[in-house]
Amino acid sequence: MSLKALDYESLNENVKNCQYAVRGELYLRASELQKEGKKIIFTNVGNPHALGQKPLTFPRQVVALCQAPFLLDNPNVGMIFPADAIARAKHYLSLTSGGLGAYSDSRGLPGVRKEVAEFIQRRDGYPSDPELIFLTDGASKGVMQILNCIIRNQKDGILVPVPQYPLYSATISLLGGTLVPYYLEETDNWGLDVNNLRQSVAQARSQGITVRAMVIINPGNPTGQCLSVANLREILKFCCDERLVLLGDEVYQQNIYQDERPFISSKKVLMDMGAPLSKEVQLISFHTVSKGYWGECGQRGGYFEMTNIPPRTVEEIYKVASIALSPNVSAQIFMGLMVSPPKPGDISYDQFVRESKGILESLRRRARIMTDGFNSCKNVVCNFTEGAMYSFPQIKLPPKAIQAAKQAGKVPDVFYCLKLLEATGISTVPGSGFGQKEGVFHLRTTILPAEEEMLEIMESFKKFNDEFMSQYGDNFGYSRM
Ligand code: DCS
Repeated sequence: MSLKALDYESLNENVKNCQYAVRGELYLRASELQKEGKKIIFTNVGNPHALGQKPLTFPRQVVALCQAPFLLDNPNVGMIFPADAIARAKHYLSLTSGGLGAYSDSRGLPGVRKEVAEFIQRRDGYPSDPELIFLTDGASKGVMQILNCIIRNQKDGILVPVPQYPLYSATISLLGGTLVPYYLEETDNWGLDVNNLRQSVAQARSQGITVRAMVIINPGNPTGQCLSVANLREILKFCCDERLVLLGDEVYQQNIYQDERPFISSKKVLMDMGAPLSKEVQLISFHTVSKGYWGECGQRGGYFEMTNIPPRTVEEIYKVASIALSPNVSAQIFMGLMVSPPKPGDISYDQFVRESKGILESLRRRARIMTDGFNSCKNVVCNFTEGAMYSFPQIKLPPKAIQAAKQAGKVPDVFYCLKLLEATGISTVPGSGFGQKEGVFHLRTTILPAEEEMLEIMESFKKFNDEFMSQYGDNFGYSRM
């Protein structure tokens, strides 16, 4: 009997080959344990509200009024909502054609795209054109749309950092393209060496791959590094020389925990470099409401901005976006609010600043507690989380542990993370889910658990790790770079 299209054996092989570790084996086991009643600390996903972060008040007030516009007609509305939230809700409703229940243009509401362009212009000091900004359901959808336009067949290669966030590896496999890895240097704070890029491209070309685009994640996930201006200039020059589209994933641009390297956008660096580069390098930059101090992951709001993309291509991308009709309209309003928050003098300004500063300062302290905690553990080394939301310690596994993992049919870091989960309830993602050098092992955890629980979590990690290392340890041949 012939197979039906959705029988497992006959599924699209690209779907079967695609891996997404952030919700992989560890997550599934953690969910099972939770069902059995065990307390699980879900540090596998950068999902701040799931770990107790409270939403910022002002944006929720505005969106609540947009969702329930009849409240605006209630004579008591001013007793519950501040005047600036009411004014903003009216403003956003006036930008829609039929409120939040109506589809918008497939690129997003023109009025919100204009607010995004104004934000980019204020941030970078260069003009930004709303016609070249598309609003999306989270940054993920934008990344998928753009990769879909770039990848034609399996000979098309995309340069992706390793370690990387598996949205990239998964989407490239789904679309049947080829991931061309370039390795970040752990001993150099996860820095990016352009010589590694050149080698990766040369090697891919020798295998008949046409390298078409390069992804950077800045600040990095899972690695947490912030790229310097000098590094960004080298990358842009490289993309220009090699005629690569640069995909700048900048979703963590508000999440910076050191002062030496503030966030600087790829667009600004490109424009600062002047012609001919500023007119030649094709750049797509991505942003989201899921990260920053907003952490509104469930709202699914994002945008991408296109630089030096020919008008006929923009039309094609518009056509592709049109197939899904419209991005979420409430999410577009979150995006509008993120790029134009309350200003000094507005009624809600002080509260907004207090809430957002409170979250960011606490994240900065948590980044430090985690790095210090990991570095105080036996056979664990960890770079400081300069930005983003993750800690990515290297675990130097003893040969006996690697042997035991083999016997259990597990990759060594999966073995370690499963034991950690069973012993402590801490749910992490093994480094192998992000890619890492051969024979080197990591785990990724978010820095998002509540600050008051952080010390306890790190103590419980340390106790587990001590026991693990004494169970499997000897003094010879630990895994290491
Ligand atoms: N880009 C990077 C680098 C990310 O880390 C994420 C989400 C996204 C894009 C997509 O975000 P949205 O689609 O929500 O806008 N990070 C995932 C992670 O590693 N943990 O949580 C989600």
